[in-house]
Amino acid sequence: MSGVAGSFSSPGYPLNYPPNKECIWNIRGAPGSSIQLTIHDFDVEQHTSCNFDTLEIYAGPDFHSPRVAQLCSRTPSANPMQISSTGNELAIRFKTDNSVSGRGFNASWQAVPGGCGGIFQAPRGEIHSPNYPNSYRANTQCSWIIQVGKHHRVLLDITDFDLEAPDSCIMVRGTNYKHCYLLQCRDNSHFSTSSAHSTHRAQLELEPLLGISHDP
Ligand SMILES: [Ca+2]
Repeated sequence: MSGVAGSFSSPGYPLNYPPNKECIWNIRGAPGSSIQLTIHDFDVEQHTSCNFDTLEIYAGPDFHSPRVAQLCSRTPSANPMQISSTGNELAIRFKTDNSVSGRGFNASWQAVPGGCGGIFQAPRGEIHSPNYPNSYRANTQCSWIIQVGKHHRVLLDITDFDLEAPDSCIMVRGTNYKHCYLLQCRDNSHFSTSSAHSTHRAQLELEPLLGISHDP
C-alpha cells in the first residue's frame, strides 16, 4: 500500500480469522513522512509472549527493520491503539496458529509530514530515532506522545543510547509538563540501560538543545 492513507484488516474481519495463516502488508508514504497507524478494533488470542497469534509491526521495508510493536490481546473496541513509525515505511505481519481464534483487527494508516515521532498508544512497544541503528541526521527533531490505559504508568527503558553531547538530548515530560527533566545527555559512547517512570501519558522529545554552553 502506498500514498497518504489507507486501511486493512485481518482476513474475514469481523468474522474470526482462519488458523495457520500468515498475512503481510507493506506501507510506504512519501519520502520524509512517517506513518501513523491506528488499530480501531483488536481481538487476537492472548499470550504473554505472543507465541500463538500475533500482529507484528516493523519500522522499515522488511522484517529486518526494528520491530516497534508485537501485539496479541483482546482489547475493547472503545480503546483504539496507535503506533507511530520512524521513517516512511512499515512492514506488518499477522500470523495465526492452528487453534483458538478471534475477530482479528481492523486498522487504518496515514502518512504525516516529518520523518519521526507521533502518538504511541499500546500496552508496549518500541520507538527508535530516525535511521536507527545507523546514525541520525543533523537537525533531527522528534516528539513522541506515549499513552497507556488510565491507572497504568509508562515505564520507559532506554536500551541503546548514543547521542552527541551537548547538542542533543532526550527529554521526558509527564502529563502536566511540570516534570520536565533532562533524561540523558551523553558523550558519544554507549551506556547501560536507563529507565524512567511517568504517569499514563508521557511526551518524549529528541531535539537539538540550543543555547547550552560548555567548557571547551
Ligand atoms: Ca490461535
